Amino acid sequence: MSVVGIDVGFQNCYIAVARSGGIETIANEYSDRCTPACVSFASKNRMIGNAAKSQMITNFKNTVHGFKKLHGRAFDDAFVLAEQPKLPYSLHKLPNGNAGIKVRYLDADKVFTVEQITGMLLSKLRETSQSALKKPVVDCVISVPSFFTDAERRSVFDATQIAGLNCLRLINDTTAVALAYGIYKQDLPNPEEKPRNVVFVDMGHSSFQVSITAFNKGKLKVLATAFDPYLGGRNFDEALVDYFCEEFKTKYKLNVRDNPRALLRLHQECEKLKKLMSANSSDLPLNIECFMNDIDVSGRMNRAQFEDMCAQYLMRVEMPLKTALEQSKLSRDDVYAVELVGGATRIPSIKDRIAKYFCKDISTTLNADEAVARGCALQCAILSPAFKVREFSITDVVTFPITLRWKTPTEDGLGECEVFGKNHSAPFSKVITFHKKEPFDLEAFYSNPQELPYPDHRIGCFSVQNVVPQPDGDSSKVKVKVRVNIHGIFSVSSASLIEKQKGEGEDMQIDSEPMVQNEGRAEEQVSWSFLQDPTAGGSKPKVKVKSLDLPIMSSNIRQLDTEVLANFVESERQMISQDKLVKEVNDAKNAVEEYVYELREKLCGVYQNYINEEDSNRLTLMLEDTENWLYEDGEDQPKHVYEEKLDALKRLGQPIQERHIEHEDRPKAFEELGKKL
Ligand code: ATP
Ligand code: K
Ligand code: MG
Repeated sequence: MSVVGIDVGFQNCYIAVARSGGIETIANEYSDRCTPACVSFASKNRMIGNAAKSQMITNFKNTVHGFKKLHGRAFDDAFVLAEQPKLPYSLHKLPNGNAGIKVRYLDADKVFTVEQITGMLLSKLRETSQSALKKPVVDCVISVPSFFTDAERRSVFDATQIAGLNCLRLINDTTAVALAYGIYKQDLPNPEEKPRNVVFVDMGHSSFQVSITAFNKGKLKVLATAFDPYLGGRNFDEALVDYFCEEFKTKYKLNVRDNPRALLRLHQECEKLKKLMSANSSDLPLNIECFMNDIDVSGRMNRAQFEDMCAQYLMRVEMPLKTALEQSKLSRDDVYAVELVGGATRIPSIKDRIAKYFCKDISTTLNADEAVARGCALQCAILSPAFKVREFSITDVVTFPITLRWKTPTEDGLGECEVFGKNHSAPFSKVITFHKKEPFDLEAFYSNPQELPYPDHRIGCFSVQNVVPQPDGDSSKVKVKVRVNIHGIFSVSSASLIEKQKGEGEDMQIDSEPMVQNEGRAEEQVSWSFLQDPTAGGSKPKVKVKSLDLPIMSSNIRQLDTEVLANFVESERQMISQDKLVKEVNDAKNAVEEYVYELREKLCGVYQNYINEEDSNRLTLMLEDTENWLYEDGEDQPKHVYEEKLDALKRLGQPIQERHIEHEDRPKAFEELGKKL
């Protein structure tokens, strides 16, 4: 079984795998450890990752990037509406109201869901890990931002399924980083000692996340998380783009914003400039040749100017740091180290602000680009039964408090209970006892809509079915299990009807039951009939009670229907084989081209003495014909045509090659013979 961790970034994806030597970040077919989160569509195939990124400007309408935060969002969501003008491709309202992505693919207009697009990206990452591991990859752990809500997590999870992956955990970015930090540390305090508290800060391309985590030997516990979901490296690129758009308007009378291609180029150049400024505080040039209307443009910028321009973003760095520290209830002195990851934390002013806030030098024990993926792979190794790793327990937090609401026969008609408070341990299961005579609905929602970086605070409705009164007409006791699972997804996972006991009165009661960690599915094994009766008082021995499992129907859950998902899985498979086919045809075509070049070169070189002039001229002409054919009629042919062409050429080339080899070998053979004699 494979052990794979994937950091799916807004801009950059990384893969780490477990091999006998330990955890390793792997490179793709371009020898690049970073695979761009980019999918490009063409008339015959798709390109994903590096190949797609190279299409970003030439085929901008059909090259999809910057889609990570469209997960689980409606087309008319305020965030999506604000993103839309920045995207070079178009969005389309799907029948279910979600934002779809419209592209031209296989010479037809096509709308894909964001789950499908991320599914494509994951398929590519899966393929990359398969070629590194040289075996099939199914099990994996994938990172998501800690602020992703239920809808976003479910949507990413659906994407993993489209890619044929078995996602053992959606892990929060900063928790993955914490694991990568802690698991190899030999000097962590013993369990009974004061923990070591470490602040992890991740600023990527699209967002800013902070977590404070307590470490003891063999375990980590997240104390608090905070974030600015809308602050990342791209804001700094945009500030530069704005600046140069204005400058080029006055200097060259160019309306860059009207030209998507030029705008994309400017974006790329501004990002490069931004990175240069991290290492260099002097004045730096920005030059783009043939930028628009055949005009070459140039400009200048330095770090001080840049920081001035980005003051509004730099100002926002402090708030999440403050929030996280407050929620952790620690003081600055309790913080052992501050670790930075994510590309945008390389901006000197951001680094300085973080160091200044915690009155501490920044430690850099982690690889800023790869730590998330490595943490994911470590979590996958821990969860995978096939792999032995050091015992390490991970306790994360519930990012947003969750409330349940139900109808009651009381005056106001509604019962309500916050089942998971802020920073409650996760994953976690709780048992709630209701007294009911008939089936009932539980509405789940995030308690504080105003703190949610998502427009809808509803999670879903869970209907507990088949509830009947007791034979004497009294209410039945119904035990409902609610949980935030290993992916950070909420559900009412099971319910059962318990035979009547004495001394009851309240409408509802909560009974906490921390889930056993690191055992993946251990939570499923909890047997209902043997749970301690919460109304009987904590100290009593376990009472065996009769119980009846009740079905639960969930509705309004933002998750793809089974049937739709199955279709997407199938269509992804078809697209993969289509891409494979196109690749094989291209490879066959390239092989012809390569042979033409090789043979031509050798005819004037090493083969010269092994062919008479007349034959050589005829063959050269033939090679020229083939080359022309490749650009004309042979541009677009089925695979077998190229293979036959190659065979025909080889039939002519091979005898020459054989004569050449024979001649080379003969003296050697004589030499050998001489030695023997
Ligand atoms: P997210 O975490 O938001 O999903 P991501 O994981 O794709 O995004 P990273 O790969 O961590 O993001 O970081 C990419 C960002 O870091 C880009 O904005 C990039 O320009 C920026 N970046 C990378 N190197 C530097 C540097 N030397 N100086 C400034 N910014 C940099
Ligand atoms: K990343
Ligand atoms: Mg990231």
